[in-house]
Amino acid sequence: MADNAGEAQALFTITTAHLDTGLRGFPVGSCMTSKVDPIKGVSYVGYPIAELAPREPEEVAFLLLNRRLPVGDELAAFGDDLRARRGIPSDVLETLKHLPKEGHPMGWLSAGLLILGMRTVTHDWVEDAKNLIARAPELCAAIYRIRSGWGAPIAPNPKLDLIADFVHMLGVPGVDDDAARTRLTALLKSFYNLHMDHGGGNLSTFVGKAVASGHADVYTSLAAAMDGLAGPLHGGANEACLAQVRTIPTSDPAELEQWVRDTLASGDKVYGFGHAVLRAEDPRATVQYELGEKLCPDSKVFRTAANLRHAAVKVLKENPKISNPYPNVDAVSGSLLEACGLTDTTYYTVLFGLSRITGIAAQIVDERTRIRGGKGAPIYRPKYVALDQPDRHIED
Ligand code: NMX
Ligand code: MLT
Repeated sequence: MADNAGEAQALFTITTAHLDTGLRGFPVGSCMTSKVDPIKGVSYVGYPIAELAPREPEEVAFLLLNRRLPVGDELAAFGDDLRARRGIPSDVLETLKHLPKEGHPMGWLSAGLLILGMRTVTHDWVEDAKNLIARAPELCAAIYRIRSGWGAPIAPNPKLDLIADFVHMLGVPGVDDDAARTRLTALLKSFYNLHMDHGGGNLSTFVGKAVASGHADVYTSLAAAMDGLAGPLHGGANEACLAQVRTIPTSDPAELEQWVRDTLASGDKVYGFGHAVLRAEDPRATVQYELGEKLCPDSKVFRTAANLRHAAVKVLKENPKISNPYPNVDAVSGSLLEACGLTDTTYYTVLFGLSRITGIAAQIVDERTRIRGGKGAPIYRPKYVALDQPDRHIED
């Protein structure tokens, strides 16, 4: 579409068969940060995700915000800029202590974003986006520490990079020597890069942009986006997937096939498999399988997940209604997090959210300040076809 800006082009013919299909495939907007090819998977501003996975997270965040990689001292300057924006007011952290401990961490993240916004919003799209990207690690670390009873929140260390500082602020019990911290930091850097963005139409991003189209601020929009991410068919699949893998009593390939058949027959999902757009193994999963072979080749859950990579595909392929039988980004991420000391699955989607906040914030900035000559997209208002509602009148 960008090739012919301003010219109307027939991208899609809409028929009644398209109603109630979750907007699947409907072209509704443009996206400058990333593209999802059904076979090749996601690229950020043209760069394949596998090439970006090992880079510094600040470099990848800069790419999404500026639609080009940093040159010269731009990366250092961007890192310094984010560092200068860190710091959450202590009363925000204090308020978190009153949230119900039985609430899911994604509820805490959504509430935390709203509370942080109440205290720090500037109503400038770019400023709020950058402030939020810089402060989200402290918010997520505080959620972990307060909710799981690890202790008081740990203050940011201005000498550390974004993800090294996140690991410092997490203070994960048991991850207390330099080697363990370095391992966790390396994993979370890769995890952050892999999860940042996935095209314009994924549920959480779409919800975030929809809320922002009503001119709600970045924090409010991101809280709504995180509510969208929370469900087990979307970001919540990383929690559901490892929880499911842990219940599998075998890593034997033939027995795993039977387990997949039984799971489908019971009406349950095979979490970590399938996708609304992808039609091949997700390159983000490929990167993580390779990482796991280096990081934790002997871990029981990793071996089960690695064998499911083939066993599940074989069985899911037999079911013609399943459009994509291949592993997605959530297929193995939990096994790697567990191997590096983050064992509580209920927080895994917060880690997904921490990263996705960056991509969604970048897309909100684009949609609010760049498109339509800087005017921004109008308020979202798709059409729903009214069914079974003939004109009626109340009779006295
Ligand atoms: N396990 C069981 N059933 C599945 C699976 C799966 N992994 N994938 C698709 N199906 C079913 C799906 O529920 C649907 O059933 P029905 O017609 O009864 O509603 C049917 O197959 C056709 O669905 P698709 O067109 O293949 O997929 P759709 O685009 O509707 O949904 C997902 C995509 C990702 C929601 C779906 O594949 C799924 O539920 N996967 C498991 C959950 C998961 O791993 N989600 C993570 C996605 C990535 N992310 O992080 O957001
Ligand atoms: C993903 O990262 O795979 C998603 O956000 C789901 C999607 O693109 O629909």
